[in-house]
Parts: sequence; C-alpha cells; structure tokens
Amino acid sequence: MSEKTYPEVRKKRGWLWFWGILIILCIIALAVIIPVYFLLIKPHQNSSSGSTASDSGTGGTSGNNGSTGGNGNGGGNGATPAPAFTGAITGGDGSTVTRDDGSTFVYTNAFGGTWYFDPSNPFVGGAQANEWTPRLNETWRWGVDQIRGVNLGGWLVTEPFIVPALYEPYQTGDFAPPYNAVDEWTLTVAMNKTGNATAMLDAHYSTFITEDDFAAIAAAGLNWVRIPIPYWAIEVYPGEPFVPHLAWQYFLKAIQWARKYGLRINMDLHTIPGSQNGWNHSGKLGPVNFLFGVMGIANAQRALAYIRTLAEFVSQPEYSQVVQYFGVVNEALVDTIGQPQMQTFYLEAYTMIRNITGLGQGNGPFIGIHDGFIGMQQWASFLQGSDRIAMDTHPYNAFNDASNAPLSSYIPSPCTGWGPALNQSMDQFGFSHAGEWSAAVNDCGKWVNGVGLGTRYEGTYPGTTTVIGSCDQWTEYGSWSPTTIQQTKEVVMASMDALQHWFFWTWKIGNSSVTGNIESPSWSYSLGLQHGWIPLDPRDAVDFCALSADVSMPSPTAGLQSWQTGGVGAGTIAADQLASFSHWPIISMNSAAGLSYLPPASVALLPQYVPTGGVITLPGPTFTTPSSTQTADAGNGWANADDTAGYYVPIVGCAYPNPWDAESATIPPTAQCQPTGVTRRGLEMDVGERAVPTPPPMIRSA
Ligand SMILES: *[C@@H]1O[C@H](CO)[C@@H](O)[C@H](O)[C@H]1NC(C)=O
Ligand SMILES: *[C@@H]1O[C@H](CO)[C@@H](O)[C@H](O)[C@H]1NC(C)=O
Ligand SMILES: *[C@@H]1O[C@H](CO)[C@@H](O)[C@H](O)[C@H]1NC(C)=O
Ligand SMILES: *[C@@H]1O[C@H](CO)[C@@H](O)[C@H](O)[C@H]1NC(C)=O
Ligand SMILES: *[C@@H]1O[C@H](CO)[C@@H](O)[C@H](O)[C@H]1NC(C)=O
Ligand SMILES: *[C@@H]1O[C@H](CO)[C@@H](O)[C@H](O)[C@H]1NC(C)=O
Ligand SMILES: *[C@@H]1O[C@H](CO)[C@@H](O)[C@H](O)[C@H]1NC(C)=O
Ligand SMILES: CC(=O)N[C@H]1CO[C@H](CO)[C@@H](O)[C@@H]1O
Repeated sequence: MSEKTYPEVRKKRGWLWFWGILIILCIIALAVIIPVYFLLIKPHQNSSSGSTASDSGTGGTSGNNGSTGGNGNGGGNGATPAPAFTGAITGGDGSTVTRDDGSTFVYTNAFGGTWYFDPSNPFVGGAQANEWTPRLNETWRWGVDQIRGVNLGGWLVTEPFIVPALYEPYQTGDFAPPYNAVDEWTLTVAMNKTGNATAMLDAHYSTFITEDDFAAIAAAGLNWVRIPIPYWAIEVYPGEPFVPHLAWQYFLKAIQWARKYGLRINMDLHTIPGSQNGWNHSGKLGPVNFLFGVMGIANAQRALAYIRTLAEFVSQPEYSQVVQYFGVVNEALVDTIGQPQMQTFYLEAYTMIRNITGLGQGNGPFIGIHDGFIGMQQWASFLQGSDRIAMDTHPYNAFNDASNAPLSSYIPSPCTGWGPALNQSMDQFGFSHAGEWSAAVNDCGKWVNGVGLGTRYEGTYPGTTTVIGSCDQWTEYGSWSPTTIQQTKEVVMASMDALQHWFFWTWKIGNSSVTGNIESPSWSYSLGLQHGWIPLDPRDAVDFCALSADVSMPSPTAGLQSWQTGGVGAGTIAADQLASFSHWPIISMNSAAGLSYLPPASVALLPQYVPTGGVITLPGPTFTTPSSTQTADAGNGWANADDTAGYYVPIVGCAYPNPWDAESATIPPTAQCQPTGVTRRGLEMDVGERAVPTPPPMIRSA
C-alpha cells in the first residue's frame, strides 16, 4: 500500500537530490582517488619508480567534475595519455548514458532509478533500478523486497517459439522433417550445414537482447532478470554440436548491463548434459538422461562440475552483488527421475556450493531448486535448516486442458490457487517464488508446444481431440478489443499480486520470418507494455487480489524465519534429511518410470565420471580503462582457492554409451568405467585407492 503513495515521495526527493548530489560528488572524488591509485598508479609504481603518491591527488581533483563524473583519467602516471572518457558515470531520468559500444542515449526512468558505470572501476554496484529497490551495493531483504522480474528467454538458450525466425529457415527441402530444426541441437547442426553456426548465433546473441533492453527493464519498474544459460557456455563434449563458450561472453555482458541499471540476476542453468526433461529447451528433444538411464549418474556428475564452475565464478566479490541467485537445474522432470533422486542430487549440489561460498547471508548466491511439477507441498520439509535455498515454481494456465472459458474466468484463479500455495511454501519450505509465468491462458501461438506441434486450443495437439476454435483471436493482438486488453491485464495483475516474487516468461518474443509478426503475444512483457496488457507500473498490482470482490485472502505468511535467509540457524540441516539424502551418487533409479531393468544392483554398476580432472574456470570481462592499457582485475574465476578437488571427467578407456541416448543402453564393463575404491553405498571412499586429483591452477580455461 505505502508503495503506491509515490507522489509524496517524489516531493521529498527534490531536497534529497540537492544533498544527494553533494554527497555523491564527494564520494565520486574518493571513488576516483582510491581505485585510480590501486588500479592504475600502484601497479605502475611497482614496475617503474616514475610516479609519486601525489599524482593520485591530481587525478582525484581533475576527476571531480560533476558532469563528466570524474573518470579518473588524469592520473599523471607518466603513461601516454589516451583519449579521455567524456561521458557521465551515473545519472537518473533524462541523463545521457554512454553505452558500452560508445554510443549514447537518454535514460528514461520514471521511478527514480539511477544507472551507474565507471569505466575506471567497473565492478561498483552503485546503480538502483528504481526507488523501491535497494541499490546493488545494499542488502536485498529476502521475502521483504519484492522480486518483480522478467526472464531473458530465447537469448542464450534458444527456443523455437521465442525466436521462430532462427528456426524457420530449417523446416523444408533438405531440412524437411525429420531433419528439421526443433531444438538448439538440430538448429546448430542445420545452421552449420548451410553456413557458420557460430557466426549466426553470435548475430542472434548480439541483437536479440542488448544493453537497451536492460535499461528498458529497469524503466518498466522491474528489479530482477532471470537468465537461462546453457551448459555449453562452459564446454561441449565431442559429438555435441552446440557452439561452445560464446554464450558465456554474452552472459558477462549481461552481468555488466544488469549492474549498470541496478538489476539483480537469477542465473538459471537451463540445459543439463543428457537432458533433464527431454524438452526442446533443454538443448535436445528426446529422452531424459539425467539421473536416469545408463548414463544418468555420469551426466549428473558432469552437471555438478559445471554447477561448481558457475558457483565459483558468481561467488567472486566482483559478481556476487549482481548474481544473487543460482537456479541449478531448470525444470528437472521429477515424474521420470524420481523425487528422492533429485533430492540426493540437490543436497550434493547444495553442499558443494556452500563449501565454496561459506554459510550465511552475503556468502554466495541463494540456491534455487524447481518443484519439478509435483507441487511445492512435496518439498515442504526438504533440507530444513539449510542455508538460503529457494523454491521455484512455474505456474502456467497455457498448458492446462484447453477450454473455451472466457478470459475473465482466469482473473480470480491466481489469487485463489497460486497465491495460497506460494504462501504455504513460504511458511514451510522458505523463500518461494515463480521463476516463470505468462499472460497466456491457452497454448495458442506458433510452436508454443514445439516445432510442428499444434495446439490444445485448436484440438490439433497430439493426444487431444477437443476442437474448440481458431487461435487467431488469441494471436492477432493488433485486433484485440479494449475489453480483451483490459481482461488480459487483470489476469496479469492478479498473477503479479498472488505470486508476489515473480519472473515473467519472457521479456521479448521475436518476429516470425514467415509472417513478419510476433506470433505468441501473450508471452512478451515488452509487447504487453507497448499495447497495454502489462501495467506500466507493476506496483499497480499490489492488493489486486484483496480488492477483488470475489476473492478471500486465507493465508498471509508469517514471514521468513531467520535460518531461511541465511541468519541464525542457517546451515544446520535436519538429521532426518541428511540421513535420507546424503548418499551421493544415487543408489537406485526411479523404477516407477519403467526402468525395472535397472534395479539397485544394476545402478551400482553404471558408468561414472571421476573427480580427477583439472577444473574449468570461466573468464571475466575485460575492460581497458580509459587512460591506460591496464585492465581492471576481473578475478580469476574461482572464488575459493581452498576448493582444490578434481573436476569430474570421463575415465580413459571406458566405452561410455551415448550420454544423450542411454535409457536402455548396455552397461559397459564396470572395471573400466567406475572409479576404483569407491564403494557404492553412500559417500565412503577408500582414500588410499582413490586417484589423486589434479588441483587447480592446472586450469582448462573455457
Ligand atoms: C568538466 O567537464 C566538461 C564537460 O565534459 C568539460 O568541458 C570541462 O572542461 C571539465 N572541467 C574540468 C575541470 O575538467
Ligand atoms: C553504493 O554505491 C553508491 C554509489 O556509488 C554510494 O553512494 C553508496 O554509498 C554505496 N553504498 C554502500 C552501502 O556501499
Ligand atoms: C565462423 O564464424 C566465427 C565467428 O564469426 C569465426 O571465428 C570462424 O572462423 C568461422 N568459421 C568458419 C569455418 O568460417
Ligand atoms: C561445422 O561445420 C564444419 C565444416 O563446415 C565442421 O568442420 C564442423 O565439425 C561442424 N561443426 C559441428 C558442430 O557440426
Ligand atoms: C564439503 O566439504 C567437506 C569438508 O571439507 C568435505 O568433507 C565434503 O566432501 C565437501 N562436500 C562436497 C559435496 O563438496
Ligand atoms: C516485427 O514485426 C512488427 C510487425 O510487423 C514490426 O513492426 C517490427 O518492426 C518487427 N520487428 C523486428 C525486430 O523485425
Ligand atoms: C500471502 O501472504 C502475504 C504476506 O503476508 C499476504 O499479503 C497475502 O495476502 C497472502 N496471499 C494469500 C493468497 O493468502
Ligand atoms: C516437444 C517439446 O519439447 N515441446 C516444448 C518446447 O518448448 C515449449 C516452450 O517452452 C514447450 O511448451 C514445449 O512443451
């Protein structure tokens, strides 16, 4: 409620500005002197004795220029003077921003947001998305500050329905089914057949989401982005067609842009080797090979290696203010994999990450786990007493059985259904949020169900027979009536209020190259802002449910307990949970899913990878400071130097089955494919026989 009284807050801001600017000027002077000294001058002093400490004073003085913001280029350190950076380093509504490519634009942010980027000191979290969101260098109060975010879907993990134009060229002729592009695996193969997949994906990454999108997301009153990333940002194994490494360079840009506009990042590992759900957005459509089937353990070990590399990177002080949440596995298909198997994996991943970050608020990111579509209640007691884990749920109306219920009938249901479920999970499990949801009430839209698949709504989706009507009325948003727009907006506002902490799926839907139009409009936040079905100020949704006449509000949350946000008690996991889930690697597979040919005795024989490799570290961004060829220290990619264990790698001499198609493969000879000395009951290892890990810094840099 109080959030809505912003006109009053604005008045006060007049005075705040005066003092604020004065204070900022002083801070900038200090912010310039100190980093300039340490980044530029001190290293120089070490290599030559040519400059003196007083030079830093000179630098500070000349840098103290309100309009240029003092980029600290006047160090007088004897280096050949480079062209001065002449832009400002911070500003609010109406200020001129210099993009990272050197071009400029005028920042628009009606909500008191401040951007901040100092090229001389590029890791400062001085920006604020809007006046109701803490600056990046201030504490995010979990469960108190509201996450209002969007996904950057279809960017670093492509999806046919989000970026149809990428997939449309590969559907006919040489690419007629079954050779058509249906997921990023087949897309990359197809691109590579006709051209250069690396160059084509680079063109997509560099245009689909740009710095301006981050500015626009902050301007929309949002404060977080959830960014799906693929494991192939780190590496690929032989036989995997994905373009390696390139996505990581764009994730680095995302971190810097988020930092510049005051947005926090939920980094979501969206694809897992072997596929965790068999859907197109896992990288490869087909069987599930994660914790399932003959390569299920090996693929999960490989996933742990990548989770470790990512956790090490984002827990570095240069990045931890921005990347405050790490979703370790997107939408694992728990019905297939089994819940105990997932729980065992999650405990292993949790322990590994907290071993890196340490315990308690501020030490590394929150760790997100997805409910796996079995309902949040099934996770209520999972890892009670742990340190900062979050429950992620993806409520969608779109994939329910099609009905021709009127749009208005979808307005109360988020309030009566999703809201209480989230509150209950918040009370029992801990911090809970919707990592994905959309404005769609049915599956209308090109390829929303995947390439070549129809829709439930039209009755053309395999397995459904109900013919209801034409999807055109749902996709031709240019013809939507004011009533349709208003009712869609109310569905959106009900969802925002009920979910409380949310990430809309997704910020942008690309045009179809066939129709020249956006074919799945209800999935695009930016389109909804332009056309009126997304509120320009997301705070308009506050109390939407309570104010709706036909909704009673049964279950307010008690608020998060101290241990649930990294306070007192965090990190002491309940004994029954440890007893149940500490047996990594898993000792059985989900037989309910039809794997009776893999009884526990066979699971013990499955091929594994071994923790004896050199670790992979990820590079940070490079910046050339304006007056020097010295680059700012972006970290070595590894937050915890004590984390010296080996990296999971294949065993030389083991003939592993295809890790993407091993549901019912023949189990290779155990003697060649399992680490020696590992007993298959829990974690006990015969250390004497275990291969000695190769510790960092023997680093295979991605
Ligand atoms: C301050 O910045 C303005 C605009 O770039 C420039 O014209 C002026 O010379 C600068 N003043 C000082 C003292 O650096
Ligand atoms: C955060 O950054 C802003 C801008 O640089 C600065 O004014 C403020 O003092 C910083 N706050 C903290 C807590 O460091
Ligand atoms: C493909 O494009 C990338 C990036 O533009 C380039 O580095 C690479 O050399 C190209 N490969 C071939 C085979 O042309
Ligand atoms: C892409 O095509 C080149 C030849 O044009 C080939 O050398 C390379 O192995 C292909 N890469 C993939 C991942 O298919
Ligand atoms: C975490 O650290 C402890 C203590 O060093 C170690 O025994 C354990 O194996 C580590 N666990 C994981 C999963 O890395
Ligand atoms: C997408 O299509 C719309 C409608 O035809 C058009 O206005 C818009 O410019 C297109 N966007 C892009 C990026 O091509
Ligand atoms: C959930 O809890 C919040 C905070 O206590 C409360 O404002 C809201 O009304 C509750 N929602 C539902 C659906 O019970
Ligand atoms: C067959 C398949 O994997 N379809 C999925 C492709 O991705 C869309 C969008 O996320 C899903 O809705 C489909 O289920």
